[in-house]
Amino acid sequence: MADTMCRVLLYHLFSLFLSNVVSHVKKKPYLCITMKRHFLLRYGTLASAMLPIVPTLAKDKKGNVAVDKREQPNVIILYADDLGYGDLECFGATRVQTPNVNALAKSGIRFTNVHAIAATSTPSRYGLLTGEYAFRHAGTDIARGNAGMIIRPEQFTIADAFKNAGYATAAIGKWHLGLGDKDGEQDWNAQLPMHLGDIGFDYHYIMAATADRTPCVFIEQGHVANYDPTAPIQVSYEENFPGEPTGKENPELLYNLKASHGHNQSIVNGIGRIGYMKGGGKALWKDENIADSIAAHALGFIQKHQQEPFFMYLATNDVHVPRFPHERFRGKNPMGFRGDAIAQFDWTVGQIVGELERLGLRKNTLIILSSDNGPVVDDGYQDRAVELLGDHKPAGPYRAGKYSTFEGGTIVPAIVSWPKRVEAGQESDALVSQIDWLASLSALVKARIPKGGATDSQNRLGTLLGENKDDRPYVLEQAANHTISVRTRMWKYIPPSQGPAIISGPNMESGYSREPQLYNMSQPYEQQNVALEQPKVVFEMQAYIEKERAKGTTYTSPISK
Ligand code: NG6
Ligand code: CA
Repeated sequence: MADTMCRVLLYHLFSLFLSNVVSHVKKKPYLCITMKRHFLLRYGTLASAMLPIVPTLAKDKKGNVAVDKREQPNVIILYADDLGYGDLECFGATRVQTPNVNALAKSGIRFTNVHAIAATSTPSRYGLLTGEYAFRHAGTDIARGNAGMIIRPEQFTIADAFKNAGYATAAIGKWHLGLGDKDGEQDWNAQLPMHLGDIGFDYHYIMAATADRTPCVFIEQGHVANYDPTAPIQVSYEENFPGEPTGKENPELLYNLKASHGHNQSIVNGIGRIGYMKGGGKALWKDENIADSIAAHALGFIQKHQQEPFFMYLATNDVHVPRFPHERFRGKNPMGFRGDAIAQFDWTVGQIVGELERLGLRKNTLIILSSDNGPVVDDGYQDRAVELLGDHKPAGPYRAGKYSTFEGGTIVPAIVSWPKRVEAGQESDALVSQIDWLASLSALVKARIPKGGATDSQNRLGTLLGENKDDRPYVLEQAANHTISVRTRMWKYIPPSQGPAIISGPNMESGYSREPQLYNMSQPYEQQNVALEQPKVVFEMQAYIEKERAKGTTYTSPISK
């Protein structure tokens, strides 16, 4: 009898211990490791007496419980290019199917108010990777393919954060933040003297800039992948190399895609590019295989590091121009190449998720899917995107898109999925800026941000993991002409700026105006400027911008020349 009583008591104590752990972990999942430590301290003796298999956690020199590496989630930022708020089925698209992204959204949180840091790639990515607004750092406009490294080795990056926390780190896909130590002086036939290995990435397999810019080769670990010694590479953004055809002079050679504007310099794979190049031979990419190459290298990295925590910045080429997807994605939607590129992006997502599942890593992998800026339909090639758009709304209910100060420039789709910690089927309309992902993820993996690093990034991990829906007090949005707008949940303020109302070429409404603009965001499509009726709000919004600008710049001298 006494024996039975004793067992019942032990059973109750043990269930109490378990339910405490479970409820705490549910409330603050990312604190799991700390809580584990807390509970082991509180109930450790009892639990270990009853359960000889409770793991004993190693301690470091200071006596802190060391984090069990296997508890650390893998983290993947799956970053699309120019993918708009309305481009995915799970964000309202009906003319293209995105089953893999839909499933990812269902498995976690669909975020409806996430903002990229800028309306073009280079400044947006700069902010995401450094946690610092691009306006603080010279040379962060849309980079040429031969720009020197824009993020300098002394800067703290998101990759450093993960590396310091013991992760294997990689950048795969589109880069667009410069390579080598100086602008225009790279020797593409040798090891580059400065590359992603200098800013925290253990591994990289990247396109130097964008698919529409030379050099049209992948760079792996600081040198050209599949380098072809019979075809030495030269790159210039100043002048052509004698005897090399260009889109302007030899339009008959543009057998894959013709330009609608720009893109008339070197020709690679029957497509005109920005910038000149010579050589490359077997190393030159074929646009139709880019998604396959990126996915293959991403899967390779996952496989190689399946036994240890890893961080992968996986930046797809899709859906940037030139849109020239693999044949197997063509013709399955009515929107032509732009729709096919969205389908190809979806396929990439499916590849990653599938591989994680196959390796048993899916549950403890945190995937953040988003885009670097808003959408554009005609970005310089005759791919019939405008003609075939139909009633598809690339920016969803928002006005304009890429380059613009209007919301369509920076509001982007975003999904967070981490089956082990984040409950499935959630939605969050919290106001979020990608600038905060560095500090939030650093907090998750307990990486300390050094003084002076990532100064604009705030730890908002709770929002990212769906524990709360706290808005960032305000979000800054940088347009192509450097206008910094500010957004709160309720308001959007666009300061006066110079520039055309329509950006010709992409035929995009810029939102630039000599008048201050204030919009009430309860109507997502910015239409009714209420700046004159709401001077107090205007003043308040201006003060946010002033406050941020007053924090100054961190890097003012150009990299070279
Ligand atoms: C523009 C290009 C556009 C695209 C963009 C950068 C022309 C006419 N247009 O200058 O095609 O490359 O730069 O896009 O050249 S981003 O998404 O990488 O910022
Ligand atoms: Ca982009």
